[in-house]
This record gives sequence, C-alpha cells and structure tokens, in this order.
Amino acid sequence: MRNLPEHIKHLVAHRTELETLAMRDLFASDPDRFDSFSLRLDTLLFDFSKNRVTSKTIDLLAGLAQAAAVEARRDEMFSGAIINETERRAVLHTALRSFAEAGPVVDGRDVMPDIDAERHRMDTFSGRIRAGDLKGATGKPFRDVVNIGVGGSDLGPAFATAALSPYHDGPRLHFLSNMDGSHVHDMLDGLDPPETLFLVASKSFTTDETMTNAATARSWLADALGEDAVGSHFVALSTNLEAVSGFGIPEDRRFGFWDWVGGRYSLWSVIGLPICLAIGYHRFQDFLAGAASVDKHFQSAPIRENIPFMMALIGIWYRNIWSFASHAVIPYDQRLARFPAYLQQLDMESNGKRVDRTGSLLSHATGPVVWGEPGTNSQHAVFQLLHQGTDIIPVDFLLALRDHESLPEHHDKLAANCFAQAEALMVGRSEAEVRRDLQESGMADEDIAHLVPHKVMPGNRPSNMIIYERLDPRTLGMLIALYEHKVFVQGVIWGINSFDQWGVELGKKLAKEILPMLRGTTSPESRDASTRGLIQAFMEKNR
Ligand code: G6Q
Repeated sequence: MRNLPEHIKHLVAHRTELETLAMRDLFASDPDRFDSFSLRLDTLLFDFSKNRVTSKTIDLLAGLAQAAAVEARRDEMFSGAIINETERRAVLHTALRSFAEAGPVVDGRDVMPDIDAERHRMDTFSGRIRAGDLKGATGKPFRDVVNIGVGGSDLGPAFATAALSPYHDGPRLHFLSNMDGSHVHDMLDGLDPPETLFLVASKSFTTDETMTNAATARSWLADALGEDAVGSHFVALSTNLEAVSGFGIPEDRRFGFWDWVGGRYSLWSVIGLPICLAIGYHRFQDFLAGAASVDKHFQSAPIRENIPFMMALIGIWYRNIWSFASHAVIPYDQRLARFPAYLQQLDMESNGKRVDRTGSLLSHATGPVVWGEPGTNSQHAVFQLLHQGTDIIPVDFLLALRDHESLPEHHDKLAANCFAQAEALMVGRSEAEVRRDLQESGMADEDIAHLVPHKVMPGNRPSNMIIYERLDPRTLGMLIALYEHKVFVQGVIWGINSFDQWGVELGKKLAKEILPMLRGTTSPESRDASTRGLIQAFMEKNR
C-alpha cells in the first residue's frame, strides 16, 4: 500500500463523501441496489449491498487492486512460483483440488501425478476402513477414529467434518488437539482400544502438542493390546515420512503431502483423510470440486464480478480507510459453528503481519481481529455491541436456503432472524422512530424522554450476506476457498507474505526453556520477576 498513495488518497477523500450518507437512503434512491451490489456463483449468492459503498467506491477499490497487481500475483500463485519468500516455498493448495491432467511444476516436477497417487491411496484406504475390511489387531472393525493434530492439522478437518454431519456414514470421528491432559484423558475415556484408529496428523511430525498426545494414545493402545498392535491402529499424515517410521507406523499407513502446502491450507491434502473417512471419498471429491470451481472463478472473473476480490476489497475499505479493527463472521448454520475458529487461523495467521515482503515496517493496518459465533445464539450474547457499541464491526452472515432436516418451523425462523439482524444493523432506529413507538405504546412523556437515547440504534452498520442452497460438501468447499482467496487478495494489497507465521515461534522456544525449570532441572534465575514468580507458584503445587 505504501506504493499506492494516490489510490489511498482518493479513497480517503471518498470516505468523507460517504460519512454522512445513510445506507437506508442509498437503498431508497436506488431500486436496483441489491442487483447492482450482489454476485452469484453456482447456487451461492454474495450480497454486499448493505455496505457503505457506491459504484464509485467499487471503482476506486478495483483500481487499488489493479494497481497492487493482485491478478499477476494470483497467477504466480497458481503457477507454482515461490511466493512464500521467507520459507522459499511455492503455495499450491489450489493444485490439491485441481482435476487437471497436468499441474504446476515445482523443482522440475509436475505436482499432479503425486497428488493423484495420494488421492488414490486415500480413496482405497478410506473405502476399506469404512467397509470394515481393514480391521484392528483383534479383528474388530474400527468404530472410532481419532485425529491427533493441532492448528492447521486440526481446525480444518475438525470443522469440515462437523459441518458435513448429514453426510456421515463412516466411523465416528474425534479430534484431539490440546496438549492439556484433560483433552486426551476425556477422549480416551470413552473409547475402546480394539475399535479405535488414530490418525497422527502433523506436517512436520515434530509438533510438541501432537507428539505428546500421540505418545499418550500410543501407550494407551499398547497397554491394552500390546506393542505389536500399534502398527494396525496408527496412521500418519505428514510431509516428514522419515520421522514417522520411528513411531512404528508401517509404510502403507503413511500418507504424504508436500512443503508447498501451508498447514492452514492443508485440509485439501491427506490432512483431509478424516473427512474422507466420515463421508466417503466420492463426497470428498465433491468438496474438492466446490473449491476448484471457486478457483476458476477467482482466476477468470473480472475484479468487480469476482466474489473473493469483492470480499477482500470491502474488508480493505473498512480496515484501512475507516479503521474498523474487527470483523465478525456469524453463520446462521449451526454446523458451521467452528467456521469462525477456522477462519481466525486462516485470516489472523496469514495476515497478522507487521512488515512487508521486503522486511520493512508497515505504516498501514493489516489483518483485523476475526471472530464469530453462530446465529441465533449470538443474538442473545454479543449482538448488543454490534448494534449499539462504540465500535463498528462489519459482519459476514452465512445462511443455507434449505435445511437437511425438513423442519420448516425452525428453518423459516432461522432465516427470518438472519435477514432481520442484517436489516436492523443497516436501518437502525432513529430518535423520531423510537419516540413514536413509545408514544404509541402509551408511555408517559417523562419516561419516554428518559428511555429514548437508550433505544436509539444508529444503524448504517455494514454487513455482507452469503447465502447458498444447502451446506453440502461442494458448497462447503466453495465457502472455504472464497475466504482463502479473500485473505490472499488482502495480503497482496497490504504487501505482506500471507503464507508464513514466524510470530508463533518465540513462544515455542521459550516453552522449551521453561519446561526444565518447572521440573527443577534448570534454574529460573534468568527470567523476569513475573515469569519466575509463576514458575515458583507452579513448583510449590507440583514438586
Ligand atoms: C498453519 C500453521 C500451524 C500448523 C500447526 C501444526 O498454517 O503452520 O497451525 O498447522 O503448528 O503443525 P504440524 O502440522 O507440523 O504439526
């Protein structure tokens, strides 16, 4: 953005034109506003008409994206160029959902044959587990599958598996991620070793949380069934297949992927095996195909008709020109309850950066705080702040037009609430309207005067609405890919590397130093007084 001062200057000037303009007036003066400010892709509709934008805003934002050469960078990503410069890696999660004959070339090698080979193995393996053909050491089929992973090796498959529960017809899936012993304890408590399969999902196969949980699960299994049973009950999903062999997982149970797949972008790879086991490989392919259809749209639609571009540009408009620091994602879809958590990693780990790609300190804001909870529950919890708080928080609403349950009594009300919240944020309730309502209710003038300011809703609060026919595997793939590309576009405009995450390293290093201090084998002398005091407090209760 530092190279785009003219564009920013125009956007800032344009903001002052819009400052006093109410969205409700924009709707009143333009009967076509919904059509002009919404886009469709397959069965999905992206309505961005309830934003503080006019066609001039869109022109200026599209100009910004053009000047930032986002399209060229996008093409570089799809072609396999090294765009993750700090890790010297290509970024090719898009190849994982491609069904093209030939793919991008990395290190002189077309990536598609390797992808196809792993897909084929996932198909065969998941099919055999689901059919009860591959059994545990005692001859029983697997009833429960536990994915052991964290971060990118957990959030994606965990959330996607939950989202697709109407399609589950395989073993029961569980996700073990936290190194807090309560997680592994409570999970193993309900499981039967002969019928349990563990997937150790770790790109690096060195992550402490995952290795600690995997070791505990391994002991639990070996204690019950003997050391020889481990090979039949453990599967590895990793890029570090050498490390896997040390764990005792046989070669035919090791599924690989590549360093050009970022952890938070990896659910399209073998990290998606839990999804396959739950819904079957054919439906997993639909999931990939949904994402691939968004890839095609992202690569080919002009900026103004391109949904990820528009999601990103509206986000930039609010983050950088209006200084809105937070963004809420509210799915009116209970099965997307973990989507905000997934998007938090995708967005905040990718775009929570303070230097540009050359390492220079940025003078503009980057990724917002992303958060959210499903509607309607969030209406009874956090919406007060959205409607009347002092911060303005743009919202993405998500809603399926059809449910899986055939419970119209529920679904009609759910949709009504979703649309009503977006409308309420936009129209608000003026002082005159509040006063009139209260007068009509027969309230005394004195009480009205007291209550009016509390009931005024400023309105003019922006939201996007994403509606889709049904939350099926294809649609879920589309939704995830839309957000991935939104994050990409924003990262390019901000001039940052969205594909590294160096900020998470320091805490890991310090934990390694502190652990022996908690165990009394090294001295905490070198630490600050607070950390020393906390170590002391822990040791008093544990040693
Ligand atoms: C994601 C991050 C991070 C990663 C976890 C797990 O993009 O890199 O969340 O996925 O730290 O790493 P492993 O898969 O290597 O265990």
